[in-house]
Amino acid sequence: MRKVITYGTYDLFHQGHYNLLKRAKALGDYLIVGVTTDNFDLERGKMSTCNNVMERIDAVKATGLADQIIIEEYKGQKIDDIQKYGVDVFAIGSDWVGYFDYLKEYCEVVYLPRTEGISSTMLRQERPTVRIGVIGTGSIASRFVPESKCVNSVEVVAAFNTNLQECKAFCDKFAIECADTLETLFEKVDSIYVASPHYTHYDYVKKALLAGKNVLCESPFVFRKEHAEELYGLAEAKGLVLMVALKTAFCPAFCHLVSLLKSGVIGDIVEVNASVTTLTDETSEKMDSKRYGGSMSENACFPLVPIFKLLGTDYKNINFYSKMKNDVDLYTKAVFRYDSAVASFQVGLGVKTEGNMVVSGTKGYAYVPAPWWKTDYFEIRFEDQNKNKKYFYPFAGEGLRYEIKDFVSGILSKDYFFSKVSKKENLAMAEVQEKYIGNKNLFRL
Ligand code: C2G
Repeated sequence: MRKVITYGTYDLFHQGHYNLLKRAKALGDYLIVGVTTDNFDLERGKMSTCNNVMERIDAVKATGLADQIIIEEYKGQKIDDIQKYGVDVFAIGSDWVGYFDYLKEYCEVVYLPRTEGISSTMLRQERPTVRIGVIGTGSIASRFVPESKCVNSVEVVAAFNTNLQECKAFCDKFAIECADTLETLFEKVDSIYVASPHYTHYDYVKKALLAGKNVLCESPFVFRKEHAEELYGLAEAKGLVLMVALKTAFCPAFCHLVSLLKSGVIGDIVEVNASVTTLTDETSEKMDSKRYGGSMSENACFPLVPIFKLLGTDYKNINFYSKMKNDVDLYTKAVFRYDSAVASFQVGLGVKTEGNMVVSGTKGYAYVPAPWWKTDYFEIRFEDQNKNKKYFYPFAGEGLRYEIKDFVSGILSKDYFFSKVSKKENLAMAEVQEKYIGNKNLFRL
């Protein structure tokens, strides 16, 4: 049996892809098709894919041409696959001519004619555009607008802020429309990015969902579990996308770290510890108790992501240890007890500590240096240091483009929508905030 292999992204599957697979199949008796993972495409600079890996695998499967479908997730994998599957022929489109000659050492290499006049890029331009309205014109919103320009099929068209002057200045800066009322904003868009102070999130998210808009809400999302449940219920009832913008959860390095650790690379996970401290002026709104200020409300959402993703949300109990001033926490250490693991985090606006993350396991541990919450690098370390491995990933710009890309994909490809921060995790985060605000198991230092 003569085995042929080929690889691709197969985004917005089209006739060119089909023709290539057909020509590749004709070269032998058995065709293996490697479909790139979302992360691998991000790593090789393909930021604009619209379909996620599941959609792209289904599109290849639907042709009936592939005898076997595998995923391609790292550079150099082609050599491993050719040897592992006993491949006779590597085939790829003529746009790659010469690029894969190094594979001639392992099998025949055939460059097949491309189909002219069609490409995923062309099809992307024909896709609908998600029109986003921004509520809140502060620092994160100022980073969001430029980041959105790096993502396909999305446009920030307008902004709203109760302070009209601030709103006009923001809109002039980014050449977008200034909405003088929420209703005006809703009329102009189909989706809303809530980047207002966190104690206003619940109200704005609810109004946007009631107005039939998809919502991407900055973290921390809301401070009560019942509010989170109500908002998700509203979104589900109206068939809208509701996502929480927690950039850490969408970044390539963090996503791969979680996959690696969940696959058992360091054995059973026994402890997760992470810190996020950002010294803040005492007069800042972030330190104002009347506005839900403090370290927990500002930073706890970051370490809660790896804790809940790696250990789940069914912790047995949680204790908080806080250094308070003017009724807000300058610093809080939280300790979670699980059945067979422990987790802790340190957050601080008035205390500085090392900002790394360490995940300890029965075979080794993961080390993510500061600032772990926006990392492009981590290490997996073992007793035998010769086995240590370092991993490097892209972290482009402000790192917001990854969450924007997921939000847009969720809206344009609803049937495949899954958010990298699940509803369950977001409910659990809101509950942690609620417990803290309710002084449950809170010990003042
Ligand atoms: N193709 C084609 N005609 C087109 C467009 C694409 O023949 N009009 C071919 C490409 O040459 C490639 C395959 O279809 O062989 C898949 O194309 P992409 O999805 O763009 O995948 P690509 O980025 O080329 O990745 O490891 C991945 C491989 O390097 C190919």
